[in-house]
Amino acid sequence: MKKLILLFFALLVSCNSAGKLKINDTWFRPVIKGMNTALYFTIENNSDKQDTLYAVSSPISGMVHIHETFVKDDMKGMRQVKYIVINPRSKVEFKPGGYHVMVMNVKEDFNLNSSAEFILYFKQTGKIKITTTANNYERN
Ligand SMILES: [Cu+2]
Repeated sequence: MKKLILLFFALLVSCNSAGKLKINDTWFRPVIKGMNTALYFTIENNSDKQDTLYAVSSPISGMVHIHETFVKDDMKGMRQVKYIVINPRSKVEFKPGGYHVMVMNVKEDFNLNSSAEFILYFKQTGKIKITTTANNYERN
């Protein structure tokens, strides 16, 4: 009987997490007050429904945009995108040279390992709050 109950709870837990989005590998670049930084992460959609990231906000900045990097005539540039669709059972990576969240005119200095809070807004899932730390990973 005890085993059955445990199994029941294990199933409940797995059902619960199956419908959620996971935000992994979060980091942003160290930055000094008044400058811009970029936030990176991976969105994992383990559900059967697509979801859409349409905004990001943060107490450290009044202007936060979703950006993509593009190449035109051998020149690299970036531009704002209005939303990003995360298909069922798929992953979208935000990384240097690709999608990133542009965090402009930050309100204070963020040295290596200092942390900041960001809120991701999804059409289906709603708000997901993350706290992450400043890091220097791949330089592009
Ligand atoms: Cu950008």
